Amino acid sequence: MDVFRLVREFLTGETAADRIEEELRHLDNAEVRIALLGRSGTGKSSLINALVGERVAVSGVVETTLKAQEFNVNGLIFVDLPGGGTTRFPFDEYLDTVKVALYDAFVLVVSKRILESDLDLYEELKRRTGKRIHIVRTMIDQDIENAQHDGLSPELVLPRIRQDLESKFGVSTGYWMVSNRHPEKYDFPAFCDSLLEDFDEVRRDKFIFAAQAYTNEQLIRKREVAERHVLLFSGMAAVNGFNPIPGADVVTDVAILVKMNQWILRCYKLDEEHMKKQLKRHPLSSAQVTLVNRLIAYGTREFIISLIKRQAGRMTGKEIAKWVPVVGQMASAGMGFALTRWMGQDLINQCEKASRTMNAAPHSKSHNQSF
Ligand SMILES: Nc1nc2c(ncn2[C@@H]2O[C@H](COP(=O)(O)OP(=O)(O)O)[C@@H](O)[C@H]2O)c(=O)[nH]1
Ligand SMILES: [Mg+2]
Repeated sequence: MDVFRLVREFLTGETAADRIEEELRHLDNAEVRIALLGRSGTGKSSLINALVGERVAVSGVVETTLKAQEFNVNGLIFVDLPGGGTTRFPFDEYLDTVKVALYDAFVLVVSKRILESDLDLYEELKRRTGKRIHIVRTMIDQDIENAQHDGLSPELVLPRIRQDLESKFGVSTGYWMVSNRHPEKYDFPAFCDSLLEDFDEVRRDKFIFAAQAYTNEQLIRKREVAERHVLLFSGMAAVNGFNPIPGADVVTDVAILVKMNQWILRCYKLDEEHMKKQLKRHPLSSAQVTLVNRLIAYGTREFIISLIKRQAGRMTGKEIAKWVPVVGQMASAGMGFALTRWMGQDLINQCEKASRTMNAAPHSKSHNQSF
C-alpha cells in the first residue's frame, strides 16, 4: 500500500476518509505467527527473547512437559513447540494440514549436537508444511570462544559449522548461525531479514514494529514503518478535524496524537511498560533514565497539549506547506495534519537517537532508576 498516495488522495478529496482509518486498523490488527521447533535446551526461549528484545519466555529451564507455549509481543506471536525425539508432538496436535496454514514462518532451532531426531523433525516439518524451514544454529558465541581458546582461527568457525549443517540437512534451506547473547552479530540480523521475506507487506510492517532493532539497517527499517504510520495518523487527525488554531489557547482533541506517540514509543521499545520491565534486568545510566523519562512524556496528553501550544503558535502557513507539500493549499486540514506529522517525525528522530545510545551502551551501571 502506498500510504503517501492514500493520504494525498484523501486530502485532495479523491478518496474517502474511512480508507485511512481502515488502513490504520488493518495494520494494527495484523498478526505474525512464527512456529519454533527444536529440542529442549537448544535456545528457543532465548531466541524469542532476543528477537523482541525483552524477556518474555523463560530460558534456562529444562522443559519437562511437552506443552506448546504462545508468546504475543505487540502482535508478533511465537509458538514454542518443544518437540523432537520420539514423540509425534507437535505434528498431530499443532501442525496438521489445516493448522500449518496458521503460521507465517517455521524455524527449527538446533545447537551443537545434531541428533537423528532433529533430522527427522526437519523432514517431517518440510513434508507437512511444504514451506521453507529456517534452521537456526544457536550458541555460536561459545564455538567462537572455544576456537580462540584452542588457538584456532575464529574466521573458520562459521564456514565449518555451515558445512556440517549442510552435510546433515542438505543445502536446500537457509542456515543462520546466531548467538542469542549477541543479536547484533553473526547471522542474527540476516536471519531477521530472511524471515521478512516470508511475510506479506502488512506482516512485514508488524514484524519490524514488534522486533527489537539492533543494527543500523534495522533502525532504518523501523523508521520507514514508523513514518508510514505517522502519515496515516496525520491523515486521521485531519479526518477528525483536529485543527489547533495558531496562537489560540484551546486545544481540542488530542487523542489521536496520544495514540500515535504511544505507538511510536512502543515501536522503539521506549514505552513506559517496556522500560519498567527492562529496568529490572539492566540498570540504565542516569543520563539514559532522564532521556527515557523525557520520551515517555510524549505519550501523555498533558505533555502533548503543552507541546502543541508552543509549536502551533510558531508554525506559519509557509512552514505547514514545507512540511506537507500536498496540503499546502488546504489550510484547515493542513494545520492538524502538519502538526501531527511534525510531532510524529520529531518523536521518531528522538527515539532513534535514544535507541542508538542504548544499543551502544546497553549495560552501563547507574543509580537513580525510576520512571
Ligand atoms: N552462550 C549462549 N547461550 C545460549 C544461547 N542460546 C541459549 N543459551 C542458553 O542455553 C540454555 C537453554 O536455552 P533456552 O532458551 O532455555 O532453550 P529452550 O529449552 O530451547 O527454550 C539457557 O541457559 C540459555 O541462556 C546462545 O546463543 N549463546
Ligand atoms: Mg524454552
